Amino acid sequence: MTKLRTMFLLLVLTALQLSAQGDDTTFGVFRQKEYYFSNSFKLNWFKAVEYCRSRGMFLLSVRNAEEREAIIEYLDSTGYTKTHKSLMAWMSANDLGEEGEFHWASTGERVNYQNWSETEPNDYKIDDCTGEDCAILEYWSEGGANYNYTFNDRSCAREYLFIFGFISTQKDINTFGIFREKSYYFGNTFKLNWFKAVEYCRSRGMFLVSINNDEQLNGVIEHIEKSGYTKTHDVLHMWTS
Ligand SMILES: [Ca+2]
Ligand SMILES: [Ca+2]
Repeated sequence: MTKLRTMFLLLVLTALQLSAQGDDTTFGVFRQKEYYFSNSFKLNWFKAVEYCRSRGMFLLSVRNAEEREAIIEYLDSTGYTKTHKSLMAWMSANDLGEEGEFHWASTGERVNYQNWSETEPNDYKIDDCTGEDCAILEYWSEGGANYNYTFNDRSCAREYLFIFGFISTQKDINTFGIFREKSYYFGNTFKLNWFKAVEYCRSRGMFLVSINNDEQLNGVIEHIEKSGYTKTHDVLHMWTS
């Protein structure tokens, strides 16, 4: 059996804040946070992530009581909860990288805010193979303290509404190189599964690399060759976004 060396590259965020245009989403700014709400269409968690990223945004993170208050204010302002008895919407929280270890995919931070609905997260198994690894924000007008803008893990493949917005945090790490006007970091000494690699990058304000054309590919190749990795290793496998 071939030994695979699974490595990954990191790519720094370059200015790509695209504006959402022509979409059926509502939008508002609350407590200096911008929110968008897909109040008329549903996607599975992965497609919701792609939808947000293609607009330079991220799925919702609710990291503390203040952020919970802000999202409640926003949702009230949309009028959605006046005309609907319940709300279920994807957030960025998931335990795809390691069962039971929930992280906000948008920031890479661990989910420390204890705002789960009663008995959640329960990783409920619909069949023997898959549990629940992605989290929604849920509200039900008859639920009392439970279902009161609290969290629940659900199957990532199910389709829900979703809430998203911009993030403006950027942290520094040490070793990197700039090639063709992009900054790259290379995790050349340790390996992670894809979901954990995403968390690692996001926790540093960065992203897994995207390679959309020859120019970007050559930039990545230059960076890897400069690191000396390919001089001492015959094979390289690394994650992209
Ligand atoms: Ca789970
Ligand atoms: Ca659940």
